[in-house]
Amino acid sequence: MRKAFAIPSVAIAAAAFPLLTMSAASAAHDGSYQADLGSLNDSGVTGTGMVTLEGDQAIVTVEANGVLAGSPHAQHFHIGAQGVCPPASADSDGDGIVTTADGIPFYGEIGASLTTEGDTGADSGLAVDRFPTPEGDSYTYERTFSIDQATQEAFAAGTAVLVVHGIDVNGNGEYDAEAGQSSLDPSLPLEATAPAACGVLNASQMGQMPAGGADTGAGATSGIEEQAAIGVGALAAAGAVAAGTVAYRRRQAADQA
Ligand SMILES: [Cu+2]
Repeated sequence: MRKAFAIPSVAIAAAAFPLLTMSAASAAHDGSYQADLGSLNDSGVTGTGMVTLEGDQAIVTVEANGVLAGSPHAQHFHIGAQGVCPPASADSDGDGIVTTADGIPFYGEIGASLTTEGDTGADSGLAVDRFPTPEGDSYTYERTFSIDQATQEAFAAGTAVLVVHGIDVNGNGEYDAEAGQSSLDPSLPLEATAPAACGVLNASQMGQMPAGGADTGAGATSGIEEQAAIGVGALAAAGAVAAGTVAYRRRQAADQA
């Protein structure tokens, strides 16, 4: 018998706050996460990543714009490091390119591979025949798959990072070895595996934030997931988000006046 149904006060709480109680009763990592993809290596690639976690299931959407057409773009959840995107100074050999290996101290190793079919583990990290290969310069990727415990925990800790790979340094429209070999697999050109875009997957409260609020809101929301799990402070947090929205609207109104 499950304790939750034996205690009347919990049942009352469940009726009053069904969403909070659900998140407390199921995996503590459940929730929605969002990444704003910023360009690395002057790739011009931007986009967004949306991930909803339900237990070990990750419902994933990636939108990438400005990618090299006709070439596969490896994409991963990287985990277990600082949970940040590498700065240009991460370039270890001074060739002007931040390779995937250069980025690992910042965004970590591969926790999951966002393949189009089959395995989604770290072992599929370079499965170039199973990654999005857009005809044009953008793609939308949607897939639901299970992720391991370490990756779930990285989401909760705010250290999961979405990385899209594949750049065209010399602008010839394809991956070639002019810029060197991959730091991960010498049989692949560096261009195929170097990161093109990167974004930290932050917990997103209520699914979305007001436009322009990503910079100020990301830090404030990163701890909300834990607060919701213990049920205390979640209402205060929701109030803070609402207050922020009001303040934002006031600023907008002031700008227009
Ligand atoms: Cu990666």
